[in-house]
Amino acid sequence: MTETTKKTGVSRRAMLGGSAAAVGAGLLGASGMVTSTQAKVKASGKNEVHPGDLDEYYGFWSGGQSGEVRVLGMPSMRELMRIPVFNRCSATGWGQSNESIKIITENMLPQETEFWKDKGGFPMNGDTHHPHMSFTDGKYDGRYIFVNDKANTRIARIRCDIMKVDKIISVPNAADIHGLRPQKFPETKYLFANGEHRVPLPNDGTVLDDPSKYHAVFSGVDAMEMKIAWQVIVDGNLDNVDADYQGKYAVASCYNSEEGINLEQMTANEQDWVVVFDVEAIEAGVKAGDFKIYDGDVPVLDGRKGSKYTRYIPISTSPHGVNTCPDKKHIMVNGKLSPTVSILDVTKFPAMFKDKIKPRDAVVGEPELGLGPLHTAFDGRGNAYTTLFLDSQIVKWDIDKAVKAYAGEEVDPIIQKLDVHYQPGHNHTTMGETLDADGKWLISLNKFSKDRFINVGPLKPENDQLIDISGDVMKMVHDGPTFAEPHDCMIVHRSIVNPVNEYNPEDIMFKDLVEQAKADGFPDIDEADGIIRDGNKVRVYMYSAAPSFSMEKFTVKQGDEVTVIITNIDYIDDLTHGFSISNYGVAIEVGPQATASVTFKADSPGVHWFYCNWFCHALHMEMRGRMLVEPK
Ligand code: RUQ
Ligand code: CUA
Repeated sequence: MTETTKKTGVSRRAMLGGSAAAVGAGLLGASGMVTSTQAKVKASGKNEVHPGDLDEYYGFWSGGQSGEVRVLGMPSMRELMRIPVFNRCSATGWGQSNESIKIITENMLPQETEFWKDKGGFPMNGDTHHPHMSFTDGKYDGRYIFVNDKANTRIARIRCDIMKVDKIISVPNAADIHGLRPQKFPETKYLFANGEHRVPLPNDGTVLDDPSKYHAVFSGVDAMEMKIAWQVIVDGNLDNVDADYQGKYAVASCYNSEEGINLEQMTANEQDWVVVFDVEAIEAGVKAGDFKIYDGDVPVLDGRKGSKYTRYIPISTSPHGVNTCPDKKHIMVNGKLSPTVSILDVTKFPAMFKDKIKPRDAVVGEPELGLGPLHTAFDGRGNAYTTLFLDSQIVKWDIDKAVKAYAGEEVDPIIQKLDVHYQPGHNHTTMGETLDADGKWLISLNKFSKDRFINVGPLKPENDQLIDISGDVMKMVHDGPTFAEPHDCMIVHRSIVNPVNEYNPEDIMFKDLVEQAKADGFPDIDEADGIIRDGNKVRVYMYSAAPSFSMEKFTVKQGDEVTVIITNIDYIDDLTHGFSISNYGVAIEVGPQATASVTFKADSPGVHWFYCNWFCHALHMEMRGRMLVEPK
C-alpha cells in the first residue's frame, strides 16, 4: 500500500466490500414503499417533436468536467448547441481567438496570471455544475446564464442574446466554487457562490498542514458588474445554495461541520447544518467597515458561529441540495446521508436572527422519503419531487402534508415513487426554480446509464430521463444519453429567450477590433483588407463573403507575430465562416456580421493554405487562400 491509500483507508478491496455494496443495496430499493417501475416505456407521443416542429422549452445543461454548457430543446431533448465556457473548443476557437482569451484572462488574479504564464496563459479545463438564469421579480428574465467552475474557482456569465460567454471571473480567498445561485428578487443583484473546500486565508503557503486554520468562504458577486461585492467566512464547508423569493436571505448546506480532512472525520458528527446569510446585515457590515481584506481587495466578513450575519440551522449529517419552493415560503434541504428532506420556513428567519426562536425552530417539516435524497424540484401545485440517489428513484410528495405530519397529524406526504436509471443527482422541472413553475416536465439527471444504451466501452454516458408530471402520476417518457457530466440543468420557456440571428457589428464585443482597424487606416471594418506591419508584428485584415476571403494570399516573414482579423460580411441566417491555417493549429469561428481575430507566431516557413472550416456554400471547399512565410 502506498502512504496515501493507508491514510485514507481506501483500497480496491475496501471499496468492493464497502461503498459498492451500499450502492448495490440501494439499487434494490430498501424503502419498501409502493413504487412505479417503468423500466421500459412506450412513448406517449407528448414529448415527440416532429421534424420541422420546434421545442417549447430551452434546457441549459451544465457540461460538468467538459467545462461547457449545452443547450437542449425540450421536450425533444435534442442537443441544439454547445457553449464553450471553461474549456478549449476546437470548433469555435474558444480559448484561441483573441476575443475569447481576453474574456478568459482579464479577470484572473495576479498570482494566477503569474502561475499560468508559461502554461498556456490560463487553465484549459473547467468543471461546470450549476447553470442558472438571471431573475427579475422571481422569474427568469432571459438575460444571462451564470455557471460555476469548481475546478479553477471561477464564475462565468453567458449572454442569452448570442449564447456566448461575455465574462469570466476568478474568486479570491475561496476554494473551488460549487453551489451557485442568483438572487431571485427583486432582481439578480447578487450571485451567491459557495467556496466548497476549506483552505488557509490567505492560501500562500504560510499555513499548510494545519486544518484548524482552514476556512470556507461564501461570496456575494455583483452579477451585472461581475465583481465580488463581499465575502463571508463560515464554519464548516459549503455545498449547495439557494436564495429566497423575498431577496433577503441565502441558504447554504454544509457537510463536514467536523472540519475534517478525510472521509472518516467528515462524517463523524450526527448533525451538520445549513448556514443562513442575512444579505442586508452583510451589506450594513460592509458599510460599517466590519471586515478584513485578504486577497483581491474584497471585504471579507466573519460569519462564523455567533456572528450577526449568519445563523446555523442544525440538519442531519451531510445535507446536500438546497431548493427554494415557488410557494415563496419553504426551502428544502436534502438529506443525502439522512433519508429526510428538512423543510425550512423563511417567514421564521427574521425571528431567528433576532434570537426569538432557536435556529432549529425554522424547520417545519422533515419527511422521510427514501435513501439518498439529493435535490428537489417543484411543479407549482404544491408537490415536490426529490431524487433518491441510492434508491434510484424520484419521490413525489405533498409539501403541505409533510408540514402537517411534522406537526403531529397522521398524514402520509408520499404520493408516488418512480424508478429512474440509475442513481439520480439533480432533477429539474420546467420553470421549476421560479414563480412560473408550470408542472409539465421533470428531468432526472442520472449519473449512471449502465444497460440503457448499446455499450460504448468502459466509459458510459449519463442518462437524462424525461418524466411527464402534468398528470396525477409521473410517467417516464424518454432516455437521453449525455456526455460528461450534466450535474444540473435549468429549463426555461422559449418565449423568454430571444437570441439574435446575426451579430450586431456595433456590439461592445467588437469594439477593440474596430478601434484597432481605424487606427490602422480602415475606417470601416467591413472593408478592411490589407497588411499592416509594425516591427515584427503584422496585422492582416480581410473580410469574408461566401465563398471567398477578400484576400487570396498574404506574405509574412518567419518569426513574425501575425494577427489575422476577419469580418464576416454575410448577413444571412446561419452563415458562419471559419478561419483555419494548415499546420499552424489555428481555427476560429467567424459568425454572421462578426469580427474575430487570432494571433500566432509564423515560425514555420513555406506555403500554408488557410481555409474556411465552417461549411458555408457549395464552393466552401474553394474558400481558401495562401499564407506565404518567407524563411529568415
Ligand atoms: S451538486 S448531485 Cu454539484 Cu449540484 Cu448535487
Ligand atoms: Cu466559408 Cu465555409
